[in-house]
Amino acid sequence: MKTKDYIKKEDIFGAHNYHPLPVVLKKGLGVYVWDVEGKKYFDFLSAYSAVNQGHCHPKIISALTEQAQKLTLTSRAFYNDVLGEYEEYITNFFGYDKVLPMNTGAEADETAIKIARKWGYEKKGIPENEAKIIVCANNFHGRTITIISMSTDPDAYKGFGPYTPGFVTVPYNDINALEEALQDKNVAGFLVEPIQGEAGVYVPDEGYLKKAYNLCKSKNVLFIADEVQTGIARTGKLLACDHEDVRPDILILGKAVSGGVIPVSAVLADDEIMLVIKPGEHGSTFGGNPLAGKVAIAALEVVKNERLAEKAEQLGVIFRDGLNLIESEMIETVRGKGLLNAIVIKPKNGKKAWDVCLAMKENGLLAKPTHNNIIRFAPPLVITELQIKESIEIIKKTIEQFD
Ligand code: IF1
Repeated sequence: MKTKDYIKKEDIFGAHNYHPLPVVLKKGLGVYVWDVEGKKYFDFLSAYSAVNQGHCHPKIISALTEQAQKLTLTSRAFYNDVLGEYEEYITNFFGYDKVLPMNTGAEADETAIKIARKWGYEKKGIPENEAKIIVCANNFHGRTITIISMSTDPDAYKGFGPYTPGFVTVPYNDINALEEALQDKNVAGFLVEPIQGEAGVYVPDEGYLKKAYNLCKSKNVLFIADEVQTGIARTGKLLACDHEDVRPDILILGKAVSGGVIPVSAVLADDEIMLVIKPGEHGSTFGGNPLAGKVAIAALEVVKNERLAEKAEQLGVIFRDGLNLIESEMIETVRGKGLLNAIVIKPKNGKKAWDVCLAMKENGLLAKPTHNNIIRFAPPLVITELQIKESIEIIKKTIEQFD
C-alpha cells in the first residue's frame, strides 16, 4: 500500500472529524518519524506535546512491555500492586498530597471541575447547584459536552447544544476582568491554561498567572491550572506555572505523563480539596491501571534524568532566535516559551500556513497549522542543539521558497 491507499482507507471507514496533513507514518524514534514510503521527518508536533520524551523512548517502552506481561488492568474494584507506588511517585514529583488518576486530558479537566464544584459546596458554602467556574475566552480543554460548553470557538460548540451551565467567561490575560468576575460569591474555581495552546501558543503577560492566583486566594477561589499541554518540561520548567512560582490548587496533567505511549492523565491536589470526593463519586475503568502506572513512572523519570526542562529552556531560546533571523515578510510574529513555539504567517500570493506546512513536509519537517495562519512548533524535548539548528535551516529554506 502507498500513502494514498492508507489515506483512502481512513476516508472510507473512519469518521471525518480530522483533516490531517497528507503523510502516513509508520515508525518513530526520538525526534524522528518515518512515513510508509521510507521518508524521514523531524516531528515538530510531538502529538501536541504528548511525546515530550521522544518517540518510543527505550526506557518507557521497556516499562510498558515488562508490565504488560504481568498485569494490565484490574479496575478499581480491587487493589493492584503498582498504583500505590505510582501515586507516591507522582505526588512527590509534583509536590501534592494526592492524585486522582484518569486517562485523557478532557477527563482530567472534567474531574477538576467536579472536585472544584464539590469543594465549593462543602468547604466554601456555595448554595447547592449554584457553583460557577470562571474560564477564559479561546480556551481549549478538550471535546466533551461540558468542556465544549465553556468554549468560545464555534467549531467546538456549534451544533452540540444544549450546554452545561455554570461557566463564566473572561478574556484571557485580562486581570481586571478576572477581578470583576471574582466578585461573585458563588465562584468555586478559575480554570486557566498557563499558555493557551490551541489559541495559537498565546503567552500571557509576565505576572498574569501570579496576579490571578493571588486574586483567587483573596476570594477563596480555587486556582485550577490545565497543564495538559504546557506541563512536563515543555515550556522550560517542569510546569509552566513554575515560571511565576504559582502552585495551582488543582493541577491537571495529561499527554506527556505517559510520554505519549498510552493515555494517562492525572489531577493533583492537597487533602483539603481532593478528599471532598468520596468512594463511588468519580472514577473510570482504566484510570489507575498498573500498565499506566509503570509507564508514567518511567516517563517522569526520563523527564528528570534527561533534564528535559532545562533543555527546553535553553534550546527554546536558540530556536526563537533562529526563527527571528529569517528574513521574510511571511513571518509576522514568533512567540512561545521553552519548546512550545509558534509563528504567525502572513499569507502571500494566496499561500497560507497550510501550504507552508505542506512544503515543510517535503523538506523533512512535520508541523500543523492552527487557526489558518499559525504554525505551532513543538519538537520532542530530547532534540539536540544540532538538530534544532538543522530544523531552523529547513524552516528557513521552506519559507524562502515562497519569496
Ligand atoms: C485533538 C488543540 C493542542 C489541551 C489542553 C486538555 C486537552 C488538550 C490544554 C484535552 C488537548 C489537543 C487534543 C488534540 C488537539 C490538541 C490541541 F490544537 F486542539 F488545541 F494540543 F493544541 N487541555 N489538546 O491542549 O486532552 O482529551 O485530547 O487527551 O486532536 O483534539 P485530550
